[in-house]
Amino acid sequence: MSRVRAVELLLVELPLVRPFRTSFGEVSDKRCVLVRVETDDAEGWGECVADSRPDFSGEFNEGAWLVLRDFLAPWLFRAGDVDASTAEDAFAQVRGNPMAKAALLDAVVDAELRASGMSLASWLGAERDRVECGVSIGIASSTEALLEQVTGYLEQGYRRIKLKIEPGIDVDRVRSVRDAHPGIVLSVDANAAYSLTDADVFRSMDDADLLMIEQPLHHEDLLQHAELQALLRTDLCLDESIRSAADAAAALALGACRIVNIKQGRVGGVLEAKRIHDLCLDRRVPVWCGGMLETGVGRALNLALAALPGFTLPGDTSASARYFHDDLTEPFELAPDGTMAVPTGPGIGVTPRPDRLQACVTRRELLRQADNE
Ligand code: NPG
Repeated sequence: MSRVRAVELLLVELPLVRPFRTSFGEVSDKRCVLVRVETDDAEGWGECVADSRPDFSGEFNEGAWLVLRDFLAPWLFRAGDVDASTAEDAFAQVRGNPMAKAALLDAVVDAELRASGMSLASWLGAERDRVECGVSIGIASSTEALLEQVTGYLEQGYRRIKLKIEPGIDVDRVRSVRDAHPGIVLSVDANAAYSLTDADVFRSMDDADLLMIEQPLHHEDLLQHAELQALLRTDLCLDESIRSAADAAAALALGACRIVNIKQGRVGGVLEAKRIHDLCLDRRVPVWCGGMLETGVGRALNLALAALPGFTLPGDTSASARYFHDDLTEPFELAPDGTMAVPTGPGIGVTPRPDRLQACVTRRELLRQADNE
């Protein structure tokens, strides 16, 4: 337990190595809020996985900034001595906003662990020192361009290829990739772009031997996902629909999916992510670690989580070079066997490099406990 003396919010901007297109739009730059906390004993870092627009979820950078500045940080200052669990309790007074909460809560956890010298992976109960990595490929301009990217990533060692799809750019693309690479582990992600009337699209993917179809339908519609799952051989996986362990329990009870994508940044931080993991492990439901194009800060958190025993499928935990020419932290690298090392240092095990912060921070605001007394 220690007091949080200061919270610093930093808006960072880094160009992506290639634009990333999903069914809801295209991004060329990574823009996100980083959180740095100072406690009596240590410093800690967290990353908010929201982006500039409320498209993936209702959260976005400017909104997250205000929630952090005007509600979450002041509550933390008022809470006095905190640890991960009391900080999470303090945040329960704010409804929703799991991405903003995750950033600050993870920073508190990081500071606590740095002070005690323990790694996040050990603290969470990780059982592996390396994790299997996949890669998520945005909607490409043509099938040829897609096949070229797939080949390139397979050559680097990635163990699972995920294709973004949208209505009209789906079945044919999947078939082309499957024909070119009959043996690979392949999945698709629709980011909620379809409705139940499109069931035939997914039925016609049933013979493509996909590992899963991720978030085909509206993010609030578990019942329709259950109806679709009943029509398919292929397993459905939910991402946007799962904002908490309660959502995961409901989705599984309804038969809305058979696999769960866990993004700690989407569900309010590592504690809730661990609860979803435990629930799924208990029900023998496979989980895997999703990604939100994180910088090295969020990537370190994801890798620690992905090392837990229930994470049995390769994650969207790709190497820094898949996203950025120059990450904020020392780069995360993929081994030729398609695995990545889990950080072992205290806390998340990495810290943003001062020169990279200098280059990438476009706005910062330091909030002090004294200003809130
Ligand atoms: O490798 O981090 C990554 C990207 C994985 O596809 C990925 N993320 O819907 O899961 C998603 C998607 C995403 C990324 C969504 C950024 C929104 C923003």
